[in-house]
Amino acid sequence: MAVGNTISLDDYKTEKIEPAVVVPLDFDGPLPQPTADIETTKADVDRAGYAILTGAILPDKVELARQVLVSEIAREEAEDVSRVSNFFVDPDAKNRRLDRLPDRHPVFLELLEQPALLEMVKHILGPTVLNESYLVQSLDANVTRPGSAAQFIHLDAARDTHDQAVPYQARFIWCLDPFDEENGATRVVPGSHRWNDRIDMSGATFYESVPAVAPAGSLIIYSDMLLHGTGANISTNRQRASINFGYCPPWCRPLVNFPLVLDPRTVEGASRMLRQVLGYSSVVNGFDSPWQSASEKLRSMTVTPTLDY
Ligand SMILES: O=C(O)CCC(=O)C(=O)O
Ligand SMILES: [Fe+2]
Repeated sequence: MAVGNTISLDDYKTEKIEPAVVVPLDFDGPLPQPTADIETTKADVDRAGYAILTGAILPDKVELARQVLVSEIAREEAEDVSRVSNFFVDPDAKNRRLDRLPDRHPVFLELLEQPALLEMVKHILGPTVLNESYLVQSLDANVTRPGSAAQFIHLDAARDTHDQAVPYQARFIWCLDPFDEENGATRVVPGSHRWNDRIDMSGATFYESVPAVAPAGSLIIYSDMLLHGTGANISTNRQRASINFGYCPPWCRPLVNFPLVLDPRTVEGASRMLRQVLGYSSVVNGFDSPWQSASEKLRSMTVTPTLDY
């Protein structure tokens, strides 16, 4: 393993465990349906752990974002297919993941500052100390293709405890194609956001789930407390593309260190709010620790962390 690298795909390969326990669906009440009403969305997230919000973000940019993925994935594949296929949950490497999205097209920066998203972030995560900005926790694309395997049912949590009382992440899946059971719609376990003390991600437990059937352009919204996973794509000729991202409180460590990953030119003209959520703050509220060793360019791009939105 090269110095500075994280754990490699090979390190991740684990023995396949046959699930010994099957947990059936256990949820009273109707499953959330696609809705354009943000109050229904909040209520669905609270009662079922997820919601499907339609028409709220960039309705005229769905096709554009989809096209960007097609061309950028093809470009990466031509250079080195492992850059987009190295996702350990799909043994045949059929599905595609794409990172560094803001460097590829400005639509992905625009996405991050959509007001409906931020309203949901505030609803799910609640206020922050001294009104400090939330942070983008991760941002990438997920494309299932015919034959893509199902991802294991999991939590998007960077923790291994059974006593988390509140969400540490507001998560979003922007559907760039219609999501249905055949093309690998995200599988969700309704109500599992309240199963904290019962969740076992060792592989020994199998969770029954339902597909989050969602129209193109909609947002699937959930938190790091909901069990979910990409469905298998059992279609013969249909792909299913999404942008997967999340926000966390300022005291959590995001999966991506954006100031070190993105090209500074991408963020140069971005709003203060965008720089805040991407972590371009060299100080936190109440404690100064300026980025002495960062380049002059990077330092000139930093902003104060007090929430601007
Ligand atoms: O795109 C999806 O269906 C879900 C992906 C997911 O849960 C993940 O990568 O953590
Ligand atoms: Fe996930």
